[in-house]
Amino acid sequence: MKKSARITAALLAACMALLGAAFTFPDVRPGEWYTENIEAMASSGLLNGYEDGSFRPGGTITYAEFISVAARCVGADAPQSGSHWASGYMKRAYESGWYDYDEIYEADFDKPITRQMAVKIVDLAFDIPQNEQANNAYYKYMTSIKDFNDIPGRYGYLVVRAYNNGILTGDENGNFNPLSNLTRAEACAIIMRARGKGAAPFPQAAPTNTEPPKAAAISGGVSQNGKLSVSGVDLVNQNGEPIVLRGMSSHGIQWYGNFTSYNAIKNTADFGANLFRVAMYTGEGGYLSNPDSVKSAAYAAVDSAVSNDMYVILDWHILSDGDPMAHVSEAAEFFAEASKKYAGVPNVIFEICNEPNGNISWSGNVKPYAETIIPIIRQNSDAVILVGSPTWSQDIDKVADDPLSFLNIMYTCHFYAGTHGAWLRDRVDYARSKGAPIFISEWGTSAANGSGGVFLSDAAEWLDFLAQRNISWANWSLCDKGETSAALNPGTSPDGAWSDADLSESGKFVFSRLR
Ligand code: DCB
Repeated sequence: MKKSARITAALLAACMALLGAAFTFPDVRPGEWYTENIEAMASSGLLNGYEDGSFRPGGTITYAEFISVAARCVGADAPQSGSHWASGYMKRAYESGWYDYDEIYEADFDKPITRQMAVKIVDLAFDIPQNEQANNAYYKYMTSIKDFNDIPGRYGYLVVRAYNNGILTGDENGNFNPLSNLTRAEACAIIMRARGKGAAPFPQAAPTNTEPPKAAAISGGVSQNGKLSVSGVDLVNQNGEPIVLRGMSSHGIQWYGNFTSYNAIKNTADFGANLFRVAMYTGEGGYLSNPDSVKSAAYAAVDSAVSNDMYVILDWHILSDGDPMAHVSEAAEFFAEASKKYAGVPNVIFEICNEPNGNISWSGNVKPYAETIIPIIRQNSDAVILVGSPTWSQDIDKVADDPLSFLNIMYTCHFYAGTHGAWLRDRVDYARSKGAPIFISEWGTSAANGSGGVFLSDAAEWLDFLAQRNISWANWSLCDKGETSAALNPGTSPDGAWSDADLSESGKFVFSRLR
């Protein structure tokens, strides 16, 4: 592209940036490493937010999105040339030699772009200099990039060029991760840097910059109660005194991750919660489909709860994948990592399988699963572990008849007030009478499908029953979905302070019972 055209494009972008100065998204908080870059990109119309007003900085970015942003940045005109919305930009990119015919097929346009491909695009689109210095740098990066051998030859020199020009650095382990995806926030940073405007540090510097604010101690929080353990059927604090945790569960973070922001969790604590549950779906487009992005969203949510002085449940939310054994190796890998990451962090509770269901049994499926996963967690951590049971975590009677033999574990019982009544409360008492500790890691004021009702008098009966027994609970769910179990009305901002008008019928009831 001609230099004059590039200058014009830059000027245009700068003017648009001025016009759209106050460009903010509820999920892009001021002061994050990515905030400046995202706002610059959005206000110049290069990469927009979603219809619901969010930006989703942690979401992935597709080939078509990334390449059309790069093309727009360099002022490429792109007449529509095919059925895909980005076909004009893609054709232009291909013709400019930004990618080869065998690298991106049309069927891939809407898939998340790989890091190796993103680097190639920015190097070529922005004409990053391949100077003498970069040639000398090759040897340096060949040895310093830990996974350099995983980078296919056609990208190696491009990665070196990008590193050498400060467009990116490796992850905290020194890896480039050629086949991993890019978050939208990272894409903004890389592109802004490549176009010579990015002032913010690259995402991998994030750990020092994203340290969430330390919140004041909360009532019933971790600074008061410290490390938890299980004594008899009771959950107890560091002094061996019974403690009750009450709070909210997120909805699926792959859908409603914006309600696990620092502010959303803080709002929940302000309403009196000392517990937050991070529901990391495995199926339904969750962890099993996008392990890297879903996992980092889950960790970010855990970290936000920790900095709000709350206890936090990291939930392997099986649901459509009813048999926990179906993905036991993925679970093993995940809990090995998570228990290491949070070893010694007293806030964190591991829930190893949300709701087993389908044609499975406690002794044949869930118990062997627990016997596989719990020892893996125990290599790093003696945190409290929650274990589900068949029939959406209602078969606690079967569990009590055939318990696990580990310390500091509790069994989950899930109820929905419109569906599950006295018979399930009887099971809770039966299980406890046999010595099985019970934790209600999920319950709703609705019927079992998350909607219907709300059934507030049934819910009140349940909460009174639990209060009499010091049983802890997390309510489903903290989100604004149009279903009765959601605590917030549709359209509620995750980050603003919630007024009464923002709370759904369920939310008003549940929040009033948190303290
Ligand atoms: C549980 C799940 C949870 C589910 C709620 C309400 O499922 F752990 O993921 O949440 O209870 O059903 C719902 C959301 C919906 C979403 C749907 C699918 O509220 O917005 O569309 O998940 O992801 C239960 C609990 C109990 C029973 C059945 C289910 N039961 N279930 O007793 O029959 O089928 O999901």
